Amino acid sequence: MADEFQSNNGSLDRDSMTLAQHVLQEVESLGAEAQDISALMNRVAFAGKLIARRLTRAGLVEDAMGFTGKKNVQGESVKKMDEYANDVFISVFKRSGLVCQLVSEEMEDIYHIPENCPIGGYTLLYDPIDGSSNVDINLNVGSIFSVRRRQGAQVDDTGADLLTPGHDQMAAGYILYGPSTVFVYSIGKGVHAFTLDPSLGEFILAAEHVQIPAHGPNYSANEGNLWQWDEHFRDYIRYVHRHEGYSGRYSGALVGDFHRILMQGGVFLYPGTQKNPAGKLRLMYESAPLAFLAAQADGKATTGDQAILDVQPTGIHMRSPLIIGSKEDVALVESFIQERKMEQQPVSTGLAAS
Ligand code: AHM
Ligand code: MG
Repeated sequence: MADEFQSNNGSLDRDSMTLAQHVLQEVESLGAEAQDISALMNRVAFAGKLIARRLTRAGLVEDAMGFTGKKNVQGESVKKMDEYANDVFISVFKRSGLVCQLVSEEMEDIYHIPENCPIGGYTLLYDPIDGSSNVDINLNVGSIFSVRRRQGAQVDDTGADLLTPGHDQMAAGYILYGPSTVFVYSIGKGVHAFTLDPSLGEFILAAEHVQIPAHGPNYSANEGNLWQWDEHFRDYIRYVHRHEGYSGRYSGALVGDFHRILMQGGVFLYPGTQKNPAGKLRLMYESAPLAFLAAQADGKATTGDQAILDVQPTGIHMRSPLIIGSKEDVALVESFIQERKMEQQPVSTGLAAS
């Protein structure tokens, strides 16, 4: 009986740790900013629940699958779920009083919410549906978000004040819509994962202080682009093909591929290609938020030349190459980059120029 009580008590304790409670515990204060962070995370989580609800019925409801017929700022065809999920974030944050500006993959310009500006000191940057080509085939997709503090009292309509390196993010995370819906976040105090319990409508703590293993078996890249990559990335792929212990895993949705690496270790890479030298992924609402999480989970993220979190953005929709994951696996990719760079350097004659 005592044992039964103990085990019930354990699972009840676990079920009682909701996302809202966890954020409050993390911020450890009742100050205004702490309450804002807590409210922000709850609003993002609510957006995730709305999107998850539609995704689970995508094959049954009107206007959930297929394309809208429009192109987004990146020139990519917009899917109906991209548009729906983008509108969900707008609607959820419109009446929040928290966020004065929204930046989304699906909107060319910054979306201003003037009524929130007197008190809303934050900007939310997001990719509403990442990997949206997976929607029509019922595979995993995600939403990625990044929170930045507004710089200065006045709102800069041009968005120039947002163009600072990823170190300036205050919080970041993602929602993974898979067999279950998972919410992963960090406010700079470790990375924590929650699973949506549909019967409660709550995200319940699943893993606290997640650490990326220093090395893992997974390598995740679109090898269809191999011929378009720089030689050093081909060197890396040849290496994993010729050594035991590696598994290729690529779902076409960054959130899912990153989540696997967060939990099991390995490396995700989307290098520049001949067609797109800066790669495909967007710095401010894809690469930088995931780099923030990787740094908090003892992992690493780089463009190949510099740490993702050090990159100075030149525009809100800027793209960057991304190599992210376990420290040792990212370092292995970097070692091939270094090797090729050394080969390309002119051989020194040993004579100093006078
Ligand atoms: P999206 O946000 O428009 O869906 O694009 C980003 C996605 C990532 O989730 C994924 O890693 C990558 O694009 C896949 O691209 P590709 O089809 O070139 O491999
Ligand atoms: Mg995306």
